[in-house]
Amino acid sequence: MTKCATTAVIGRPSVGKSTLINTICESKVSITSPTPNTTRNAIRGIYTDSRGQIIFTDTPGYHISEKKFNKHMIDIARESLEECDSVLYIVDATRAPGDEENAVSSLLSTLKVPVICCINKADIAREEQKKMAREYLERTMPSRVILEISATEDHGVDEVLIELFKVAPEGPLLYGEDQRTDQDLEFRVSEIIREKAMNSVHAEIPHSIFVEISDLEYNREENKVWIRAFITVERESQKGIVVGKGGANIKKIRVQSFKEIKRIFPSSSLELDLRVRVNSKWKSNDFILHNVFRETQE
Ligand SMILES: Nc1nc2c(ncn2[C@@H]2O[C@H](COP(=O)(O)OP(=O)(O)OP(=O)(O)O)[C@@H](O)[C@H]2O)c(=O)[nH]1
Ligand SMILES: [Mg+2]
Repeated sequence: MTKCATTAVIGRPSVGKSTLINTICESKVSITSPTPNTTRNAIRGIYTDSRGQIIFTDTPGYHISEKKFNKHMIDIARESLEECDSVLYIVDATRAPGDEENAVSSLLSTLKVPVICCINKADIAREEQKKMAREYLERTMPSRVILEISATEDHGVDEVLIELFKVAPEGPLLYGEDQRTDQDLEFRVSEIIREKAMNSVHAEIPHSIFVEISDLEYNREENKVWIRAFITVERESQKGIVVGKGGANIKKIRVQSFKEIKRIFPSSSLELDLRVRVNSKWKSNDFILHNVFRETQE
């Protein structure tokens, strides 16, 4: 009998949750960046082998904030815990635990489902940092499995899968063997563009970016894909930075996005029209929250 489990991946911002899911799924399922709070939605990554299937839910980094936008992200992380069979708790060995780590560990310590703790970034952490992270987890998550891993170097990742399959319930596969994610096409494309845009700017601008696909036409007969997307920022000055001198930055975003979107449509010709616009209220406007968080409007 095969096994099938859903696993919520939880941790502070930037600990490497999305990177780990991409490494496990051997595919870019969830975008990553050095900026905290990159992931904004519950994103599914699917891993299948002869043992069965693990369906990962990537979540927004768990942090403390009173802002409406951030609270939405925290809720998404919490909700993913409600129906999962197990939890992967990721900590970053290079950062000392503080109030935020305590908030995550106390949230997880009360769970009845198995929690597997991963000390990530073992490739760059010093020995004493790894020791501190282990002591912290032994204290706050007693009798839970603790592993040391590197999501970028693919170290210790097989052990993570071994532990997850150990505790996975028996059951039929929920997705096809080759399926890596359940995201729809428009969302995948918008996320690729958001990643390239976020990684092309600094300071607070990455948090001000929202990408919306206004048109996505797939003409199967002519084998053509035509996409128009808007990169929305909150201020006119940010627009100038995203566009760049003489359009240099937006050109870079377009080239990088094109390359990655092309992998979704390898045998089609692709046209990508990228525009930048300003909407100072996109984070507070309910309509846009509906779009960003893809929630059903009441
Ligand atoms: N050296 C090293 N860097 C890593 C490792 N895992 C992730 N990173 C880097 O850490 C940064 C954050 O990674 P993400 O995967 O986006 O982190 P996240 O936990 O999904 O972050 P949020 O979505 O913002 O909560 C990126 O720059 C990654 O390349 C690792 O094992 N080793
Ligand atoms: Mg992430």
